[in-house]
Amino acid sequence: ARTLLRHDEQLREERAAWASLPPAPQGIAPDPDLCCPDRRIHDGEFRAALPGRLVRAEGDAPSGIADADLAYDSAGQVFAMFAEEYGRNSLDGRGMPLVATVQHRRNYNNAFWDGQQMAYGTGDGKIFRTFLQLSVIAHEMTHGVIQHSGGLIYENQSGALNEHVADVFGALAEQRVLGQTAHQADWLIGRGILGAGINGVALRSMKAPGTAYADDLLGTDPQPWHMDQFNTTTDDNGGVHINSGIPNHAFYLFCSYLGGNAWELPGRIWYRTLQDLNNPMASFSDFADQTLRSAAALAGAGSQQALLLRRAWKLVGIAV
Ligand code: ASN
Ligand code: ZN
Repeated sequence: ARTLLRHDEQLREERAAWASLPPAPQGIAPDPDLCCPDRRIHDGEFRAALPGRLVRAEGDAPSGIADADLAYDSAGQVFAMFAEEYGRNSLDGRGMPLVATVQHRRNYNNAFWDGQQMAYGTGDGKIFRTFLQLSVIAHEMTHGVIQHSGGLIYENQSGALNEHVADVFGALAEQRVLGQTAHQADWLIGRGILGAGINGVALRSMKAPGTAYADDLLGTDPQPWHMDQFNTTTDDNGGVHINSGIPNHAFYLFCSYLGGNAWELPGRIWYRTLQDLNNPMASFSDFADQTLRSAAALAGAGSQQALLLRRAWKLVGIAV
């Protein structure tokens, strides 16, 4: 708890600097034109230029490029989750095209959202074997949703929340396609994308942060699951991919307490929280408080669900 307080003081100063920002868009109204995705998948041809060569546009037959066809199918599944579960029309809520590039650069060990599109490396074949995996694809696309929902500044606690929300909808998109309840799901992000020689199962684990891999080449999964292990590094934009383990585990706990399909009530609570937060510098406790407001609105103020949500945040050391 001491770590949290110290960090909140630091954040208060940073937040003052952002106080002059224009208000973030919130509570996007349902789009009457909500219908279908507009996918545009490009082949990067192992070069750095984006977006590369268009190989499959919406409605086109399969390209024959395995990564491009995986990106196309998965983008459709992620679009469908946001549309059918949360009433959102694409990443911006207004039907923007889903632009992606596969085979980005050579031996590139990452995937990303660049503010306008997704890009996926092939991996170098040693550390990573692919990035075309549904939870990873949904993670990158969710960065676009976050950007168009008022945003979460990509450093320190707000940055870890940005990573957390991307992991939440990354996991939910996969669970929804596989038809898995919270208790059936593995809660891994990037299952099977590590190279064959790497000792690990995935990039991250929401169920057991810190246990996804332990390898001489890749190192050990650095994620904590409790505020006592909050990492104050300046690397990784202030540990955005590290400290996200803490809210990730709270989400996992909440979904496990409830049982059932996590993309239903838990997903709706997190989606509404992202829409209503209106604070790109939010701390973990700001975000947790907002999830409780969302839970009160969606399940009732004194509901068992709201009580279990409070319990989940407390268990990872976040005061609510
Ligand atoms: N794959 C990473 C992510 O989406 C890329 C990055 O560090 N921004 O978080
Ligand atoms: Zn990310």
